[in-house]
Amino acid sequence: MANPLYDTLFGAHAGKTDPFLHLADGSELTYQAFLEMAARYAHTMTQIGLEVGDRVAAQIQKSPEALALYAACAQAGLVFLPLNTAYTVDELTYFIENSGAKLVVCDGSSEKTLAPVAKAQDARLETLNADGSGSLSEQAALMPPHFATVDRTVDDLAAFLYTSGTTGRSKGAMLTQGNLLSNAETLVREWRFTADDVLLHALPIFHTHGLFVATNVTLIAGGSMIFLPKFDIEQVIALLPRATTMMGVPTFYTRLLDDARFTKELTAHMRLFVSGSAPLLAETHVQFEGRTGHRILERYGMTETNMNTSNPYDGERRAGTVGFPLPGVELKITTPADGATLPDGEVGQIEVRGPNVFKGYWQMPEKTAAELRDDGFFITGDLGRIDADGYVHIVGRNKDLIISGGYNIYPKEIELVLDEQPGVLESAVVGVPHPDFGETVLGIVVPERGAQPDTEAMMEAVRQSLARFKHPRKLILVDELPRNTMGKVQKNILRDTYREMFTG
Ligand code: MCA
Ligand code: AMP
Repeated sequence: MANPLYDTLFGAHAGKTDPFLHLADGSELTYQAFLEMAARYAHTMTQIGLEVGDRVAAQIQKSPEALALYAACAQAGLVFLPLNTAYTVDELTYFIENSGAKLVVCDGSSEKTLAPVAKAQDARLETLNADGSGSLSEQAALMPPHFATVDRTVDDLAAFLYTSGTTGRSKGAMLTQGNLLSNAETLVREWRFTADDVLLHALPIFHTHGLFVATNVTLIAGGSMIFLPKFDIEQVIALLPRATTMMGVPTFYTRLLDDARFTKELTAHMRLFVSGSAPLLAETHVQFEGRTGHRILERYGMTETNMNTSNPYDGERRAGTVGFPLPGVELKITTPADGATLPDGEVGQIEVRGPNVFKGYWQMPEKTAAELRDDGFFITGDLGRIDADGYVHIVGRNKDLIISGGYNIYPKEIELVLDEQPGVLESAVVGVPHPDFGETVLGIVVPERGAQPDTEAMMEAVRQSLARFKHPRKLILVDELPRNTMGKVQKNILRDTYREMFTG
């Protein structure tokens, strides 16, 4: 019997004393030490009473221990549910309740606030701090360093990642072992990762990009990562000479380009720079090549699908495109009205099918049915076209979504909070260009007749319920919102009106 995800990513490295993680303080963690750490967490969770298939919700800082918790879940057959460290208690309450998590792991600083949330759900609460300390680690320290890996198949669930929706209600995307494994194996081949690679890892590990792309790819290749707590330009520039590859969101690359120390010499030894999670402006691609001689390899993915397309490693990496469908991934462009396939060159919605496509949304059959067709094609909500050479271009979104610094923000969530505030008749939240984050959040509010709502009080309400990265950078009061003849708010007009608010 076997556990495909654990065996391939982790078990394959048993006994290996090569470094897996190079940490910011100069220390290293070998594969063997990492696996032992994971085994101790697997024992701890089993001893707590968790059973195969139970969800483990974790809102913890990036650390080797946090990554070991992911490995431990795979080894013990538990479903890993990582959560953005920026989420508020309101947001976390929903995720914990909705997932039915049996164990909540949080930073010591959130223990008091989350205790009642966990209790209400009959879930166990344990702490794991950025330095690796905490109640979970205290118990783990007493456990043996080997754990009998639980049998699983590729169809079993490995992780839940929550993704917001246009209704404002987040959906738990159920990812199987096979989803994660097949995609990472493809990327290792496509991007030529080997055991010699050292990936500079400055992404968060609670989303697909940092966890399933960067980490899984490194693990399968048997390489190592310079594992930084966050994107800190000083650290990145200081440690780049030790890396061979880097993955990032476009903000990483624009920030590097803004720094005079980021030169051709600094990057001469690098093998590969990958970008994704948000559109990389063609001008950034061109500027990057001009500065360093490297062409950033842009790829396109989603929480529900992992990676769908990639520019080629060997062929032309074309600026402003996301390359070709990955081997095993089918991609078509269809009409939103009836799903009919459009010929190449025409713009329509992007649909994908393949072993990478998730199993559905947790306990939301109607939402799953609306986005995942019976024949296995997933409607991404992105608009695109395929050019004459087969490159996929993303030209827009058929969903009301803002991407700020690589984080997804669904306007509806913010509008729901603003609309509830005293004196507010209605609101519209749109994304407008931002020099650092690509896009940022702008709130446009219509007061009730004669009312003069307090924008500071509105912002306070937003702060209470939503993560910092979702907060509008500005609130604007207007008399009315532009509407079409059907009465629908014309967000495109608002976006145009305020498009230079942060760049002009
Ligand atoms: C931080 N802040 C943000 C963001 N990040 N606000 C808007 N958008 C953001 N992305 C807040 C901070 O809390 C802070 O608030 C203020 O903005 C300025 O923070 P700053 O120090 O400049 O930010 P930072 O800490 O340097 O973070 C920026 C970042 C980070 C490095 C771009 O957001 C990041 O690592 N992004 C990567 C996201 C990611 O991994 N996405 C992948 C999703 P205050 O005003 O209080 O100071 S997976 C995905 O999308 C799919 C599957 C895919 O294809 O990969
Ligand atoms: P998420 O919900 O976090 O998985 O974000 C997925 C969305 O990010 C996709 O549906 C796209 O809209 C966007 N995205 C990811 N990679 C790219 C890219 N390279 N170019 C443009 N948009 C992207």
